[in-house]
Amino acid sequence: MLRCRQNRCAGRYQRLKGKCCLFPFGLHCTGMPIKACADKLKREIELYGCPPDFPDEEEEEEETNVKTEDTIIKDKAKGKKSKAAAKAGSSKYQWGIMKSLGLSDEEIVDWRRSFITTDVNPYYDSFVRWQFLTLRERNKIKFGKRYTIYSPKDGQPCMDHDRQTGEGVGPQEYTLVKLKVLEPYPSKLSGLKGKNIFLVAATLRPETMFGQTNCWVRPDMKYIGFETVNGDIFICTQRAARNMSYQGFTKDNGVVPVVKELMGEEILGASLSAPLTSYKVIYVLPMLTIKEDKGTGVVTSVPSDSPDDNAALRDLKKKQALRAKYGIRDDMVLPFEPVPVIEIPGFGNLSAVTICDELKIQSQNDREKLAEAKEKLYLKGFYDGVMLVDGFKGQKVQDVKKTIQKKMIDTGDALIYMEPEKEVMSRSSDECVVALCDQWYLDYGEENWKKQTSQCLKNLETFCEETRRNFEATLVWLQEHACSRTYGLGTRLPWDEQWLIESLSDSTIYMAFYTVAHLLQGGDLHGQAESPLGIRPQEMTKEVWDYVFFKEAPFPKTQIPKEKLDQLKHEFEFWYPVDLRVSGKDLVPNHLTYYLYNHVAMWPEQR
Ligand code: A2H
Repeated sequence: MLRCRQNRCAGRYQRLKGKCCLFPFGLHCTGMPIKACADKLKREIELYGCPPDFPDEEEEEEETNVKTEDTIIKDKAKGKKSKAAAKAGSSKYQWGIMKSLGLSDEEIVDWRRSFITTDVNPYYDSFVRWQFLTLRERNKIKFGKRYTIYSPKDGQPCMDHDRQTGEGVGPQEYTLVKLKVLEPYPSKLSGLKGKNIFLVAATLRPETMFGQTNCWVRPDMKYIGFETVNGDIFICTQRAARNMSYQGFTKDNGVVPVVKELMGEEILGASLSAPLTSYKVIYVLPMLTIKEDKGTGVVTSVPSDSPDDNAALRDLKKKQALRAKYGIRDDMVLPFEPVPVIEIPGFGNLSAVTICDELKIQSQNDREKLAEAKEKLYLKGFYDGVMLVDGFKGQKVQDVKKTIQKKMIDTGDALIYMEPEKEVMSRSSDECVVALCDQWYLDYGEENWKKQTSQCLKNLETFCEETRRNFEATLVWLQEHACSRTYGLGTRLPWDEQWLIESLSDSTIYMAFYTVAHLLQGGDLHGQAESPLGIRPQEMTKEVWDYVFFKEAPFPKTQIPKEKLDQLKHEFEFWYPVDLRVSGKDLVPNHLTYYLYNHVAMWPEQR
């Protein structure tokens, strides 16, 4: 609302100053929300029948062209197009709500240019197809397997706009360290004799694995054993296994072949062999603070560098009763001392031990102090920590982290595991996973494109420093963005029509469409009215759009008279580039940054 008001005021103000000011208004209907809502209604009507105040079949025949909510629902109920819903809903939205915002008066908004996205409006549809063909030609779009936040229920990636919660949440990478269970197996696992069984621990610190002294599980938490693609058994939480099953860990994508269900306490005391550590055998011990919704629920313990691990190991060492409670023998705990792995200036070579002493941390339940300890160590360890172990002596932590991860992966002792950084719920109420998916993606991480966009940002008036910093931060982390979907509403990818273009990707340069829309679609939101220039949507080929939007493009092979295309070209050149863009700050890290990237790609000379 604020955006509309700000735009409106800015528009009026600039006009008072005698400027030409174009303030168009369009409706973005791409993606899942409308389709998901329509499908839900359809399911409900199938289940419960048509509510009494809905028009029945016969009445509906007469009403199909009346754009009321009732007719929409009827359309949906019959499994017709949810596009009809988009159409009718959007008209109501435009003329109802917009009026109350003070936008209805003709002089401020040029309603002739209003359009609705998706193939409901064939002119806009062809515009987006042109944009994507051009981006592909310019090598901005690639294809491949990529880690993406994914909704198993929807069967496709779940991006910001498709989420109920978890906006801005991306995949978090962990190193999955394989801790081999040694024979004889604990009785709970005895049925799996002859199979290789691994407890799989998710860690952010592969470089510390030289100092593992034990492995933690939570006694009262549920774990499963499942069969991996090569026949090995992995033990972790069901939630983590679900993620793994979408990342190529299991034979069939998305299917977790569970071979065992167990409680953490049932594997306490099991003996393990762990990579890199100097201890030949380590044991599974109880940690009570393990979270269910993070990692695999299995944590490998490095008390030299992790305050949590150090506090929990101390608890077990100090309290004989605690060991007794969980049936842990003294020899599984007492001989294991923290091993120096990293020297951190100011904290010595056992930084976690030092900080636990300094802060007088009493136990693993001292949550606040442990959080403080982690904060103090974390960045300092990463930037100033120096390795002490053979093979990496004297090297900085930040330089060896990846090398050590790769070394373990190459020897088969570790894998990459991804999960959403925080919980993500799709609009269809599904908990999302990270999946390795075949997809078309916009390569926003590509160095050159990023550099050009950063340069463009320098020339941009952001009005406050916070916004600029927000853009700059986004440009640092932004990588690929999956732009293809299988479910929802949208324009089809021109060269691979099984895919739909998702909503954050078909809304980056639509301002250019506004400059010519009124001449193409004749004031009809859906592009169905007679075109003022007599141009049909199918005549808007790639070469025609090129001519309209690109100064240097040659006149295309077309039936459209030159003066008409020149009129479009002139409109575009008169209005572009955009002078004011008002939007929400939550859109800086996605939509607005993509807006910059796409403008840079399409009109590099206007940077
Ligand atoms: B770290 P983040 Cl040396 N519950 O690995 C509690 N903690 C968990 C967990 C769970 N379900 N899953 C993983 N973790 C731990 C090594 C390490 C770790 C060192 C130093 C710090 C450190 C050895 N333990 O983590 O919330 C794992 O322990 C400091 C936070 O995703 C994993 O890395 O950032 C880390 O927490 C992941 O936590």
